[in-house]
Amino acid sequence: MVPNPPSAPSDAQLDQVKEAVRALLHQPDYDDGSAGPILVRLAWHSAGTYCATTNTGGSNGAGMRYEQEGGDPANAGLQHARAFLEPIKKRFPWITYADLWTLAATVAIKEMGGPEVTWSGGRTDFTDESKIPPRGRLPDAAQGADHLRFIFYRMGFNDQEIVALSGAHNLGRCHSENSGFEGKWVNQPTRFSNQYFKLLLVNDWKKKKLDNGLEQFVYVDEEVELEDNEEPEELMMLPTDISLLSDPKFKIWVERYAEDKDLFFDHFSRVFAKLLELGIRRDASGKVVNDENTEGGYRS
Ligand code: HIF
Repeated sequence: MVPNPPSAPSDAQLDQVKEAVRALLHQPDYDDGSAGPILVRLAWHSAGTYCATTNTGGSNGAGMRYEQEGGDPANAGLQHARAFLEPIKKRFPWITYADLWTLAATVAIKEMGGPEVTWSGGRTDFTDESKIPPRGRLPDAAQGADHLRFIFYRMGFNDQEIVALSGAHNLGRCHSENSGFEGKWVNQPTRFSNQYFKLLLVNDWKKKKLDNGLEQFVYVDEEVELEDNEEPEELMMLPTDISLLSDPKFKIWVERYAEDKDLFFDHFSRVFAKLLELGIRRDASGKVVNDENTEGGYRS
């Protein structure tokens, strides 16, 4: 236990941080003009190392500040997200990185038109690498449904939750320099919606082998309205995304979320909140309880 943990921030203090996150989202020179998608990916990768059986990994600790986790090829590109948030950490040093990274994703989702995701603070930052989980716990996009179940069941998610989470691929894009894959899933990758599910179902996705040997699925959306001289842009899906179509238990949820945006938003907000809480144990009042996986928490 940390001798003198900080006291919990007030709502007004948290509002200041949220406002600062909102103010940095607009990044005209970065990707599709928004830091939002990569902030969502940062929060997810910070939490997605969780293993329910051993109660290791999860959103506590902000282990990506260390080479062991930050230098994991699965986390390539996330240095940009951390750099976007660094000035906020400097301005509000009382917030931990682990809280800032998770909170920022909820602000980004909301600002991009998505649902409110419930967030609670109290995460602490590891002070050395000893509690960082082993590499290899994040999903491999070149695989299929069995792999998704292996990875997400380990965290404690079910089939419906896997599909609901997957809707986050409405946001952002793949970068060959990070993952080897290339392109965006939907036409408006900074707008949160259920378009990802609609496109999965209606488009005729064709396998495409990239120069680096990786295979992804592509489609050119001819319906999209183009400005003069604008070329239609190819959209993409990862093999893991396509596996949601070939697995009947996943596909049912793809269909429901494609049809019903409100249902998707409701389920997504719950499952993303659950994701951000992985590895965090709280008492009845919501205060973080220390165990071997957490180091501090707030003083009540
Ligand atoms: Fe992603 N994801 N993700 N992902 N992801 C990428 C990008 C984003 C998987 C692979 C990739 C989730 C699950 C999975 C976001 C959010 C979430 C990239 C591209 C890959 C390869 C990285 C790059 O090249 O820069 C796999 C295999 C997953 C298991 C299904 C989550 C549900 C969809 C949990 C989730 O929330 C976001 C946002 C991005 C876009 C990042 C960007 O820089 O634009």
